[in-house]
Amino acid sequence: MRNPSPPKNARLWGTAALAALLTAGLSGCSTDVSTGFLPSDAGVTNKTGELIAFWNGSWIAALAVGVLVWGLMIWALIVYRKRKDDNELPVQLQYHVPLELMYTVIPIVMVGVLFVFSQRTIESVQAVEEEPDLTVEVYGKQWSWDFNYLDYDVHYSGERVQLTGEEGVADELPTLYLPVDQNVQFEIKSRDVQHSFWIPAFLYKTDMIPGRTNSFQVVPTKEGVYMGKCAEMCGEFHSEMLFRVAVVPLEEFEAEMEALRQAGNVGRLGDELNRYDTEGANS
Ligand SMILES: [Cu+2]
Repeated sequence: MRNPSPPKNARLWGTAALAALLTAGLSGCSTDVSTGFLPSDAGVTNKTGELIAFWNGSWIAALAVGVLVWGLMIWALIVYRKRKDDNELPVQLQYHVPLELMYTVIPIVMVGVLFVFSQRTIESVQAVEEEPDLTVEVYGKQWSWDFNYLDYDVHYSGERVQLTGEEGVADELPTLYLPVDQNVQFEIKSRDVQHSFWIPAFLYKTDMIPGRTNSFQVVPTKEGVYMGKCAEMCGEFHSEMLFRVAVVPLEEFEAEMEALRQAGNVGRLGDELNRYDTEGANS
């Protein structure tokens, strides 16, 4: 007995549903295609452009390889499928050296290409060779942040904000002020356990490790308020270890520094506030 083929209507509905889904998906995100759906655009910092280019290049290359492999698989499935009255095994290939060499060499070349581009981007993004315009020291602590604006000899000590869902609570989050178009050097540290300093819009995060200082430089090039968060599970209130980043004109930045001074936040909150003695572990 023959299996009945699916009714034509069902197939039509399936195609229509798929088309609708694709249209909805693509139209919803169409503005983000150029950034590979990353939460940023090329103008946010001096480094987001090359990070987006690297990301887009990587997934386009991966997709090209994927399409080639899927295409070959589907082609083999269809062309070499078992047909009626065909009971003979196809030719069996074993120990075919050229073929096995190809299987080995092509993936090595692909990994090599990815490695070279990754290495170049990492080196460029993590370079700290230029003279910074200002240096900000950031301490992660359970479950907030301390910012030391070293050039201005002022600090801000953050406190955890409980996100109750009420309006306005987010405005109380600690705010890291940065002047636009200035080269900022970050010195990233921890007072207790491992945290991770992450500003998604900057497309960069760095681990905060007790006893260690991680440095990086960035020039924020677009004014605005961005979200920052801890990206390393660090205990009970990890999810509320949040901050905001306000990229403002230099005059406004200096006014904020003056406000901190007026509020008595003078000096640097250094290692003496660490929960553990991490002295000498690393400079
Ligand atoms: Cu944390």
